[in-house]
Amino acid sequence: MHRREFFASAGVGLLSAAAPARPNVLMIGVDDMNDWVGCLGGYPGVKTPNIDRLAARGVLFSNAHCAAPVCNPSRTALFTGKRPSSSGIYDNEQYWRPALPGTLTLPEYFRKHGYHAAGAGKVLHHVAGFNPPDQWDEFQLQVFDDPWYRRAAWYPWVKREPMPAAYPYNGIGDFQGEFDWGVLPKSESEYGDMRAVDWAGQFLKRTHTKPFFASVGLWHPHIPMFAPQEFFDMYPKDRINLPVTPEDDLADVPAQGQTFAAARREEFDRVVKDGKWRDMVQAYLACITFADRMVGQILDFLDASAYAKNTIVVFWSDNGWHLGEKRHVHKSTLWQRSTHVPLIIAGPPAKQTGQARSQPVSLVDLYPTLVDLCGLPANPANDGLTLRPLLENRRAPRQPAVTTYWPDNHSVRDERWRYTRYKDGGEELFDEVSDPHELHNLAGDPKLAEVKRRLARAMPAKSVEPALERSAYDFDYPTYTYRLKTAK
Ligand SMILES: [Ca+2]
Repeated sequence: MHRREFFASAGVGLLSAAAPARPNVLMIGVDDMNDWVGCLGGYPGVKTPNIDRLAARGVLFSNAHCAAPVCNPSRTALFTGKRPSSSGIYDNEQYWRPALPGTLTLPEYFRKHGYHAAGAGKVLHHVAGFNPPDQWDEFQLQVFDDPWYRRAAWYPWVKREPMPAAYPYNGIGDFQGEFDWGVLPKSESEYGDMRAVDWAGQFLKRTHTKPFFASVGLWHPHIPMFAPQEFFDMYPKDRINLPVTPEDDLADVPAQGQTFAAARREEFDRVVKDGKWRDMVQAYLACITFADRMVGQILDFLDASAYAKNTIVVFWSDNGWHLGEKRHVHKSTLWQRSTHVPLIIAGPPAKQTGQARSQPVSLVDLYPTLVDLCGLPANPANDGLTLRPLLENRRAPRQPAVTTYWPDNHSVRDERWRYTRYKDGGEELFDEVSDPHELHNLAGDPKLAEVKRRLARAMPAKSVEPALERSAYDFDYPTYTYRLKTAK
């Protein structure tokens, strides 16, 4: 009867009585937001009132992990329903479209089944070649806050602007590119992500004759961490808590883990040397709260719309972010800081709302979940499992969640443990209950061999070869076609 109410209140209206309206989907994605979110408790004092109110009216998955700990493979897994180990999309340099012919992404699958698919901002990876327009009925591309950095080959839709005299805003002079933070000389409404928020407002005001699958992607809190002054003022520097980073933090990490942690180490070392660590943490917090405000504006648009009662809302981040843990800034590691992400589902199917689920889940589960919740036929190509049992019953059992970074490096989470095995055989085992900062690698403890064996069973048996990198192709943006360079 819950269901009947839900269909009766559907906002799409005027459809024949014989064909009940399917629910709409509104996905709100953020970029590089780790668990420093109020309802996840990762940073006491962080201000995320809007994400928290969504968690209160929906289901928070408090033990959710990305399929891969960096933008393109994480988003590709979410939108294709395929893990990196079966798609071959392991990192940011691999175009998914030519590697996965015939694969239907979420918007394509929903369109095939009668939905209107629409989106704005950073949804799939943001570089040209990663977000084919033929997936969508309509799409508004990302608007960047640093157009001076967005070179034409990667961002052909961006109008170039000269480098501002104040660049870099963080005062670290010799790093060029995205690794920057600060307050831009413009108002809140002029920030690039606000164009995606505006888009959501306009979209939700329209009368839709079909159910919709809409995906809004916010860039924040991804670098460059730019936000209005108001958000920096919320986190006075003298009250910033730096992450837990013992001197010997990397001593018990196997070689491959050390290699992952060493990527872009020079940026962390420079931040520390220049006395900017607190500034960087402040900027990240400011950008989280700015993102939260934009999430709140989108939720307000939904609540004021005809679709308020018949729309499934999904809030997710594609991966986490280190702020010095394991002497690393960025992501691309297999620790909690990179893999643990916010995930909330709210709307008609959620029961026992306001109660978090602590079972491990993966972003690769979203595709089969949304297909299930909207009553579409299951897509047999999906690797993940629907979250419906957990949405309906907070005690439903669940398999461990796996995060993969490059072939044969897998990290498995259950409710207590993280077990990682790298391709060179190096292992880590952390007790997340007694050691939430993952400081004590217990993999060598013979008493825990059975824990490792059990979690290893969740690892993919095989990792397919990595797909070709984009340097292998000539990509033509106007026709959105890829030609292998070997064709010469
Ligand atoms: Ca990301």
